[in-house]
Amino acid sequence: MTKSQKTTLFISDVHLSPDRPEATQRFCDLLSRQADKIEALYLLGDVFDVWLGDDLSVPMHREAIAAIKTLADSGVAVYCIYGNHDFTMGSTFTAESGCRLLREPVVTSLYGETAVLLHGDSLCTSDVSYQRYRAIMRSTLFRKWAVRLPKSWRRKIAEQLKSTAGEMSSNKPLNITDVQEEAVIECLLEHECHLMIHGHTHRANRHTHSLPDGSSATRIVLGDWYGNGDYALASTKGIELRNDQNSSDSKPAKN
Ligand SMILES: [Mn+2]
Repeated sequence: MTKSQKTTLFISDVHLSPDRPEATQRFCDLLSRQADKIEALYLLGDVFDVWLGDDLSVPMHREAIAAIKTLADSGVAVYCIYGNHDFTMGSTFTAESGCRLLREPVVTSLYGETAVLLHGDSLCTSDVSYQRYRAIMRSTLFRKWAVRLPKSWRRKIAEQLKSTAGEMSSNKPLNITDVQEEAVIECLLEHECHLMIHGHTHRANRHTHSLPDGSSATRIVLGDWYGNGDYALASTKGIELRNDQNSSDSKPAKN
């Protein structure tokens, strides 16, 4: 396959962390394998398990960021949206990685089809306590305040958030932490799309939804990188969900 054949790569929920160097390695390997085949890469949130501000997290993720930059420098357009674990990336990150940060939902033309791209947590509308928490954490005011805190405070807060997020999702039934059909339909209608791509739930799948006008829409859910490295490739032929086999890493997944 050559670049002229046009393919776009989608990845989310890698949850890169210094604790899991094998995931970083698989992520870098995938980017280098795909480099001459893709024209664009979308990172749809939670690529990093925690982002403590550019001053702390850019050095922590130097290898992955360098791999993204190599891809960007080779002519691949690289876009990134925030997830619920990484939402304070700033200008140092964009300069070092060559990524363009986009605000979700991203509506874009994908090989003749209009697609809406998002992390996915905003669609989990049955999880009321999470949505309340999200509204505070994702506000511009909170993010500006958070990255100015002393480094030691930010490290402590991150540890706290990780355990709270784990407890919040592990104590809830699966249907509560999954996306809600009504929220999906509403988003598709609002953006006049028949294609949605998101991550967050770690439940890789392809879903079909019926819209009120009788047409149908496709929703692609990207998986995580705790087991295999899950990703999707879009081209004029459609969208294919794939995963990298041979993973030895099997930590329980938390969205
Ligand atoms: Mn998430």
